[in-house]
Amino acid sequence: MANRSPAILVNGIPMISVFVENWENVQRFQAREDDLLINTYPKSGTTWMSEIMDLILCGGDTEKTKRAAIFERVPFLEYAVPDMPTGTEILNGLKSRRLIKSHLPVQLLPASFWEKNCKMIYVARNPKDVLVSYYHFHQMAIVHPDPGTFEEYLQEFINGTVCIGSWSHHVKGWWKKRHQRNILYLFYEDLLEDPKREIRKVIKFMEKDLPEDVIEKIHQSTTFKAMKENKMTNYSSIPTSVMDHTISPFMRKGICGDWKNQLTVAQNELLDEYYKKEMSDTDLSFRF
Ligand code: PPS
Repeated sequence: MANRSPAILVNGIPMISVFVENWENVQRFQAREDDLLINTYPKSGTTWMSEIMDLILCGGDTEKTKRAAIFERVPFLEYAVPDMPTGTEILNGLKSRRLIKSHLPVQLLPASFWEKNCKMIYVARNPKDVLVSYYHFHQMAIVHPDPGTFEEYLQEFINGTVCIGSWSHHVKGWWKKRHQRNILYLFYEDLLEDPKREIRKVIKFMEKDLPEDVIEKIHQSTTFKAMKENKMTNYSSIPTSVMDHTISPFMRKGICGDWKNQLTVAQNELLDEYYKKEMSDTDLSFRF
């Protein structure tokens, strides 16, 4: 079913090869005014934010969010794997209000999202933890190209040739757009530091008003431990031909600073250099 073909360039951005088959439908996708988009560079807290937002829409009712797996409740726009419904097919059949997941860089987002002025939440995470998480994910999510050794993968990450392309272009592209558009820009590290503070920002952005006990419930239901144990959020129901959790679980560690356990001194220096160079033209900064 899924295979490990090399990424294919779409407008200069490397994409998972099987996803490219459905690219025309992605470009032509019709967003609706009340759609809520969750966009991230991969491994930056998409699933976490998706669960928080669905819980907000459900008023904190965890029975309602158990209706389906997270990838069915918050379909992945550009997802297209043989023998499974595509992201666009699922989304077209979904009633409003839809939550939509995407990893597309800002310049590749289908035009209808801008035309309809949809609300969008962007979550960014520091590149060292993203790199480590993405490497483990490439190993277990078999639709990705073979990541090779960690050293090889690190070079590809720095070169911006991994799927979805350059981390820095992605985070900076969305950062630039955030003032012109309906975008709430958040950080994974802030979510870890003070989840309730960040959940409140999301509630406000979604123009909802929820009492403290509901906010507390949303927080408790979206801790790493709770989401790792929850079959509807831990991706355990996805076919093993797509994700093999015996290689590495989807809910892996959920911390800031795991890069310290993975990077050699030399690799860390390379990433410091990369970060310094790539971030020299922006006021956007990250915590490690
Ligand atoms: S994906 O495949 O791009 O949609 O992955 P994404 O959901 O963006 O990122 C997966 C990483 O987020 C961690 N995660 C969490 N951390 C803290 N708290 C909660 N609730 C949570 N849920 C998911 C997950 O463990 C992945 O990070 P790593 O570093 O690999 O553990």
